[in-house]
Amino acid sequence: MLELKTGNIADQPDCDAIVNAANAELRTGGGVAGAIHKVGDPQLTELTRSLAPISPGEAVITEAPNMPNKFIIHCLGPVYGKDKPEDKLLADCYRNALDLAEENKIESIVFPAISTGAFGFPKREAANIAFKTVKEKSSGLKHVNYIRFVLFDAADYNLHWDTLKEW
Ligand code: AR6
Repeated sequence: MLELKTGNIADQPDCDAIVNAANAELRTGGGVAGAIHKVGDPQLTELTRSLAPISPGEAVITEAPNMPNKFIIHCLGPVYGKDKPEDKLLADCYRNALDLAEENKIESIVFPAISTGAFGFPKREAANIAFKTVKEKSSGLKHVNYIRFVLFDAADYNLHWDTLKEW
């Protein structure tokens, strides 16, 4: 099942895993990373220390301190116009996150719109890549049976809904 919702990625108590739109150092930042680390720190930064730095497209997994979720999957999205090819690197984030979810027997996972904030990826293009990648992976998923996209506001929700309808 695929669901779209507006909301805060750090407040998704009903899902096994949340995905962080991380920075390479796996530290706190703005946007999604800021919201997640605000709840998870200082323990979260302690957990990520030995896993950093990561490269664009890469994903790593930690526990989710101070949160009702079991795991956080940290993905480094591409910086639009800098990390190339952007479309492949963004798809790698979703692919690698879902692979980690499967390895850890995660059933439900929540994604933010990776790279579409500070990293400047055009939102419609990013949404297309996200849905295309999830669709391609879906037939091979044995544990993950629920994928949610949490969008920050109504405009982002509508854009994603319009894009999803095309899939
Ligand atoms: N919940 C859900 N979505 C959010 C939230 C939230 N709490 N906050 C922002 N968004 P971004 P990126 C939306 O910038 O582009 C950080 O500083 C936001 O509107 O969080 O991958 C890190 O430290 C946008 O659509 O991630 C990195 O340095 C989307 O989530 C860098 O930004 C992603 O925005 C990562 O940039």
